[in-house]
Amino acid sequence: MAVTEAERDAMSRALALAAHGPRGVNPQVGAVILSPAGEVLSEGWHRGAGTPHAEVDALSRLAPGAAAGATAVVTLEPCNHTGRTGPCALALIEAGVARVVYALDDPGVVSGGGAERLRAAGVSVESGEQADAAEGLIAAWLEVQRLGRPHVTVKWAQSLDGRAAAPDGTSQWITGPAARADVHRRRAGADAIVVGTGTVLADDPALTARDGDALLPHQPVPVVVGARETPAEAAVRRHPHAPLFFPSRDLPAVLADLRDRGMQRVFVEGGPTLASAFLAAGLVDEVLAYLAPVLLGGDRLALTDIGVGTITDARRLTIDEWIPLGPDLLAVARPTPPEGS
Ligand code: AOF
Ligand code: ZN
Repeated sequence: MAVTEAERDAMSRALALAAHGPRGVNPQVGAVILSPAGEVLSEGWHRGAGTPHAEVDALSRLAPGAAAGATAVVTLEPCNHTGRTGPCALALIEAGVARVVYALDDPGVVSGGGAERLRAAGVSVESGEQADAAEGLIAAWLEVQRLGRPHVTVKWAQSLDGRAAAPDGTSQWITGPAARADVHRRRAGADAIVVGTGTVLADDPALTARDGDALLPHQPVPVVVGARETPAEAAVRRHPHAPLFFPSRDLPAVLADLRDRGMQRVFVEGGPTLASAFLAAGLVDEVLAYLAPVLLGGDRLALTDIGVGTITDARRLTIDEWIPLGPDLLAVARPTPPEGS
């Protein structure tokens, strides 16, 4: 049966409700329950892992039996598994819901399959309604499900001859104010900002996202990777979020930990050793290379060993954008997938 106007309106409302929920381990999901005549009976949304799913939240606002014959309009396919909470498909069936309209399939291997279960119970099911908007809302969460880890951006600033610092280690500032402001804006779009202990000791970065001296509204959580101690007076310890410290060099384990904390986008800010380790491990989805028209010479390269021994092993990148920033140039790039993939 085609999607009705009332159902379409309810989906728009469900999308707005979903956005009230937090970004985190679970997706943002909204739900609206409609009477057989198309009137709104109740609304709900998911408030984060461990709390009721959107459908159950909406059903919980109804008197027993009130959802008999009703239509549930949901932004994600109702789940089919018992995770932190029970399966929504079953909750809808037990409440007597006759029809379900949802936007996006649940990509979870365990949680997916709710549509089939609903159909098997005789519920009429429609999918794909306003799927693009639903996808836009939880794009970062979907990306984490696809990658099996958070999305990783690696950023560095380099001289035109590929150096990240002068021979004595000084590096402030290689790029100009426009490039540095661009970095701050992009930092603010990340959930975590990762540096190695070498960078903490050498540069003492604050790792905040700023506009001039003002803190931007969203601050990524600072993450320090490496065995060396971060000094008590380090600027990162004064960040609005308490830093996370990982003495391990096991980057997949670090990313798994960040994912478990609900982090979806990770910004790696150096230095060269850590950036190279992420690249060598094949854990980079986006490269931001800020090129400054300056020459430094010496051996403080922007990258060290990334596992390339010979030219046929070179890591090819595909450029998404070249962005001029004052006298500097930003390359926004991503690893070119191997041929045939
Ligand atoms: C729904 N409705 O509102 C949400 C769903 O471990 P749990 O119980 O928290 O389940 C988490 C999974 O359930 C999550 O990874 C995603 O596949 C789905 N999220 N499903 O039916 C909701 N938030
Ligand atoms: Zn569910």
